[in-house]
Amino acid sequence: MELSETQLSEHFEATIARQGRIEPRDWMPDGYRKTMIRQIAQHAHSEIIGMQPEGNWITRAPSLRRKAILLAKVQDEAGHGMYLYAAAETLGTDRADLTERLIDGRQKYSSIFNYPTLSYADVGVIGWLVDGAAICNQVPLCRSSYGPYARAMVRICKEESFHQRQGYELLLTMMRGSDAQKAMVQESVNRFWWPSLMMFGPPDAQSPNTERSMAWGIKRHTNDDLRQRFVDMTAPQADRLGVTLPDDKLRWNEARGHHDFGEVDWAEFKAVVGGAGPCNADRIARRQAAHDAGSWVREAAMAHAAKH
Ligand code: BYC
Repeated sequence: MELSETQLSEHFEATIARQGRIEPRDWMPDGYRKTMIRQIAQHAHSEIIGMQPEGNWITRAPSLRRKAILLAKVQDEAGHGMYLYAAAETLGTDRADLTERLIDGRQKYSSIFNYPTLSYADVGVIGWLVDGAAICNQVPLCRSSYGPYARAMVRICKEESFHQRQGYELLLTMMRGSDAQKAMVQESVNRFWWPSLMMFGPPDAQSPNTERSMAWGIKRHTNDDLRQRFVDMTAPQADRLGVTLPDDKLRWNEARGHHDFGEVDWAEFKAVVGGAGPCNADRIARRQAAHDAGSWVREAAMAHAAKH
């Protein structure tokens, strides 16, 4: 028996209400499909572009051990991008089309990767703060309503936890080192702290998608809630590490049971998301060049597939 659009919609809403999973074969509203494609594609692009800032240091790692760890981490990020593009394809998109949208600027990627990596301490700070923020944001996405995305996120979060620990361990080692190494860590933290807070997206009052995405069970928490969670988790880690987070308003608020912290520079966030960050043009040019250089691989794979 054919179900009417109303019945399909009721079934979808009931699945969301009982915290069930929406699967690729299921009916879903157009808006839900579009939102999922937008978020998963943006996440996939972030993983792929995110390989660049750290990849910059692979050839200059200070030891074989550090090089092996960094190589593994950057390769994991490529893997995350692949699972996520595959998850987006279950919604009827095509990876080649998504890549084109990234390169021509129609789809975004995380603002954080538009900042340069200027010292080896940045590798540790990205692991600690950037992967730390990613975990905060992504652990709840393991319960996201779209099945393929939620399942991809389980594996990604396990790997991100390893990334976060390797970053923190690198920084602990540097903080036991010379004064110059300690200063390098502090300088890096000063540059990455505020951009890490921007990863959670605009304040709730200026977030056009949060309410709808929460009603659909795509997002489980608001941007500001996750940002607060991240600050609460990170401030004691900074103390243990012996670095200062560059915010003179940061302090524990006993009454709230949370840390208070200063205002993010939202004008900077808007500029970076809009394409005017320090590395936006570089990142896209590099992605374009890698895509062009890989065309022979795609052609060979397609020719092979056509033969079999
Ligand atoms: N950067 O209504 P809102 C990682 C956009 S990397 C750029 O709050 P939403 C890793 C937003 O897309 C982390 N754009 O949106 C990899 C929206 O754009 P539209 C990647 C941003 O979607 C390698 C507009 O601003 N993680 O894991 O409800 C090494 C309004 O925002 C950003 C993910 O992508 C930003 N920071 O919430 C290490 C996680 N923030 O509508 C680590 C999955 C917002 O104009 N994504 N925008 O297209 C999410 O959880 C959500 O999409 C966001 C934004 C929290 C990011």
